Amino acid sequence: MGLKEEIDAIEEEIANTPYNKSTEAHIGRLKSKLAEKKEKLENQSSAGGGTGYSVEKHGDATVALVGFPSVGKSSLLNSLTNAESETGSYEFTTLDVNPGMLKHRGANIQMLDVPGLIEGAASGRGDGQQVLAVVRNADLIVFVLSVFEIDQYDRLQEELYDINIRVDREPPRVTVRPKIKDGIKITSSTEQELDEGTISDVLRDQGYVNADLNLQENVTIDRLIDGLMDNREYIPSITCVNKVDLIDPEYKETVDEQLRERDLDPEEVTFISAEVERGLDALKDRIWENLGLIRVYMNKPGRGIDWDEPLVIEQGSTVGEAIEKLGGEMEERFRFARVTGPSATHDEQQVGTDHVLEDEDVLKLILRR
Ligand SMILES: Nc1nc2c(ncn2[C@@H]2O[C@H](COP(=O)(O)OP(=O)(O)OP(=O)(O)O)[C@@H](O)[C@H]2O)c(=O)[nH]1
Ligand SMILES: [Mg+2]
Repeated sequence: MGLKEEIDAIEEEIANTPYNKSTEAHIGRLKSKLAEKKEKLENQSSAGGGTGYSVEKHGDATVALVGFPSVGKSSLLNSLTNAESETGSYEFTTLDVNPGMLKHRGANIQMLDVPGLIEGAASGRGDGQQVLAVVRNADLIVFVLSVFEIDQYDRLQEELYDINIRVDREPPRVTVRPKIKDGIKITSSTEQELDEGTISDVLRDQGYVNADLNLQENVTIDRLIDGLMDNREYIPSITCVNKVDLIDPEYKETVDEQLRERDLDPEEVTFISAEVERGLDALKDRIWENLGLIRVYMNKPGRGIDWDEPLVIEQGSTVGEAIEKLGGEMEERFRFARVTGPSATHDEQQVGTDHVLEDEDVLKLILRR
């Protein structure tokens, strides 16, 4: 039996085993065996060559457009950015990843037009897996749905899950520290629904013989395995519904209902038309908001405040981190900074490197000569 068949067999057994207290340990073992086999398969296919698709990261953040063929990803990329990605009324017009740069609120946001999701992409059929792999490097996923095919959302989620992308999830609060003796010790800050035997079995299956495991959340088997693996990516997402120019206003209620069935709040979904350029400003704003970035305007000696090209950094960044991003010999020469804006108690507040900046602060660095 090949690896692929073994995986299918385990998946089938999991699907056919009812989940309850008496089967929990068994399912735990199956799931960790599955994780192990999938990892092996993944290593095999990446070792097996193939060009893969890699897109160098540029700009302040990277956003991946993910959707089925013909939903309008390339059209959207073209209307949001300077890119000219080919569009077409047939499926799979785009076959490799096209990047474009979206300039919004002073930030340069790299947008990737990922080719239409191919049936079974994640299980390594065709090139889909390699194509989808570029999504792993994104800071935000934008799901693109056609207004008539909201149900595709489910498949998109599954395909990403299968290539170890966890959408809209925080990393599990699981830490494991291998030791040289004394077996497996489990500590937990919350009550666990899995029993210790199951947890230890999963750990042993993942190769831990002696280890301290600390759990800060009530884990499921899947979350526990995710927490033990370091090849999972946790990426936030937003969803947009394209081609709204094609529907009658009354149909919107049906679409909303289909979104709600998938736990998507219609208020948080952006309705757009890439073709007639509707809803694009709202989408840009949502992209910005969900990237968790802030703008810091630099007040440069002799040149005044640069309002056009802010320094774009992660929310929660300190003055020290801003200096790091600026690079140069600024770090050694730093004496103190003056901040005006939302994070300051008063204009030109004098602060050190620990000061946490906020969106639209103005920052002046006082350096040694
Ligand atoms: N009416 C309408 N048509 C659209 C809209 N967006 C895209 N289209 C059309 O839908 C077709 C597919 O658009 P593409 O942008 O090529 O779709 P894609 O998602 O990049 O498709 P693949 O590259 O095959 O994965 C084209 O004929 C577009 O003109 C829209 O908002 N409204
Ligand atoms: Mg395309």
